[in-house]
Amino acid sequence: MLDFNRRAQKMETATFGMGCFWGPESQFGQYPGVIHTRTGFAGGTTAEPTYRNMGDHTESIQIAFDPSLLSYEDILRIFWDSHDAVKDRSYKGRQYLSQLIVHSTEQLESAQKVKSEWEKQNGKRIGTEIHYDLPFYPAEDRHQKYFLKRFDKAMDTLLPLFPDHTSFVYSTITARLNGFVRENGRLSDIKEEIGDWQLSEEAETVLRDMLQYIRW
Ligand code: MHO
Repeated sequence: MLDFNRRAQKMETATFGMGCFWGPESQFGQYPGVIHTRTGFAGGTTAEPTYRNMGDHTESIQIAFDPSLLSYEDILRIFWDSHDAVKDRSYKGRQYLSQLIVHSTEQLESAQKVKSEWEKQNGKRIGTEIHYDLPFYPAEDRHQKYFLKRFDKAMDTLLPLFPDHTSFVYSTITARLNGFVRENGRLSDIKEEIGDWQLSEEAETVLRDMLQYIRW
């Protein structure tokens, strides 16, 4: 099968929660430095969380990104600018907490730096829970690329491009389109960006054709 993922110089992981995970998966899917996205649960202690049985976990997303295109610090600035991390978000248990899981001491240092810059600029204290390298449990299929899946006609065109659901979820093009359907990013920008993904000639042709004839 063809590989539709943007080729990355380096790959890094970022994991965070900021409310219902459908929205941030769509938002972060639009950025050119993001290689793929997925939704899941993190930050708790209960085993094998699911949507109906989340235990003490928080709805989260995990993204793979290329730090030479989008830095971790930029991701953190977007994260804190895009949700209310100041108010008490615990009224729904821990489901919608503001939470950041850092995966290295470098990420922890960046988090402390960007957090205090944001607090100084905005004159408010951030209440985000920051944890070191806790596991991330992917959510059920129906919660992956949730908004994109509302478009049946488009899905009829997209699904046959992938050998299985996992490759559908872990792809750059579905991350971007899941952004586009919520007005996070434009189709014309995706078409332009694809030239930089370093795909095989065949994969690039298939994607460009798909973007011509896909209907919403
Ligand atoms: N129950 C809300 C949010 C879902 S989100 C996956 C809704 O249906 O919109 O928590």
